[in-house]
Amino acid sequence: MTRRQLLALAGSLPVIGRAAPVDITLNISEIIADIGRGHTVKTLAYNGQVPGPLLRMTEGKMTSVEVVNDTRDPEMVHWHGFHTPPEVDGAHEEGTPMVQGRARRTYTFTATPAGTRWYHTHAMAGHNLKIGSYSGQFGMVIVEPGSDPARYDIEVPLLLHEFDPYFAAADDMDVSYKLYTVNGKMLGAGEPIRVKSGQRALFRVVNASATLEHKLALAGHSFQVIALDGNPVATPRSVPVLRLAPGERADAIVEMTHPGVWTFGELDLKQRSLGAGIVIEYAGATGKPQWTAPPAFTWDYAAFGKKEPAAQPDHRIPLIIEPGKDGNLWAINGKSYPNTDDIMLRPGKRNRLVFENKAHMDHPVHLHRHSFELVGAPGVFKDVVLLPAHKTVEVDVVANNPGPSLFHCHQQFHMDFGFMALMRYAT
Ligand SMILES: [Cu+2]
Repeated sequence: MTRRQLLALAGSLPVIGRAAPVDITLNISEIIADIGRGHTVKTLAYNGQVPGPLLRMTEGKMTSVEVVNDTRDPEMVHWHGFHTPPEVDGAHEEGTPMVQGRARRTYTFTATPAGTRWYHTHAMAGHNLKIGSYSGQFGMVIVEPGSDPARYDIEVPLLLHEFDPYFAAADDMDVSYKLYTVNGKMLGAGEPIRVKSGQRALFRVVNASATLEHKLALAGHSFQVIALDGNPVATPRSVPVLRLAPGERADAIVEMTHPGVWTFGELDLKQRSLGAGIVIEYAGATGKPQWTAPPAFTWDYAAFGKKEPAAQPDHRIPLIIEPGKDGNLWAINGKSYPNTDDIMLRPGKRNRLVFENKAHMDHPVHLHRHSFELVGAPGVFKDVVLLPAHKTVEVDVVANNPGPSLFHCHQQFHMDFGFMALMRYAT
């Protein structure tokens, strides 16, 4: 029997009274990562590398991941974009047990849905910029569909992350970064992405930033966006720029029809000069990587939706986002976590969350264990959506995965200071 057959068999059997065989081991430890250009960073990481290993799972298959915590502090690995039970989702607030310091714990779950997912620590950081999503604890998971009609020649996983965070203002609220990376290296360091003329490349891009939104372009090329947050979009569309808030993903086909050496990177020159990019090199091409600014472009989720309006909801839940009181930065319906009211969903129904962002800044909000449909972009299913400042955004959640689910801003500093609530199913 091959390992694959063995895994398939294991996936079909209930696991009773003993641990499932481990498919993947993630080891959390502090490392010194060489991010290039003479810079090293001391950070927490998975398996001694940043990003953590690229994991591949098969849709519908039971998968066991053993997390070995070699640090002194409790940790938590969140399976972002998966529809898991709360006990293994990787959020302490939902009831997932922490992986205690110098201890290990196995997460066993059915890998679903297919698409570009990711995993990252769900530890709170507060004012400690060495832990939580400021650290190097992040990686991509590709959940392969049962049948994969691969309409691309190569796959290009790209994960954005910053290092050396610091408080830019005296009020200890505005986090900035000294070093920017793609796939753990500053622009120009590390190996380029090597492509051949005529290839169709599938770019899988994850914004693994703790706090920053990114706008990205590849000089001389455009992105045919086929999925957002790993879920196929109703209307694939070609765009010159990808905009990704923290936690968001985009899958885009890039036709490699413009030979040369190019920079894929942040539109912002300062961030690019601090490392926010990676070189794309065609076979046979030489010279310095070229950057040209893309045409002016406004990202709009609606471009990827269908024309028909979203279905009518069964139930509406208003959620007002505004600054908090008494030392809390943020509040949901007037209360800050842990005092926020539970968001009560009607089971089996289409629940419309109506976010009214009364704040002067954007918030990328994330819902665990569920995907939601954007009412303003029907046919676009996501798990993170950017709420623009002073705007109202509506999303529909079909309540089909019972148990507590965490809802929070994916901006680490906002999550840590009040912007979090539990969603539950009404009985
Ligand atoms: Cu926020």
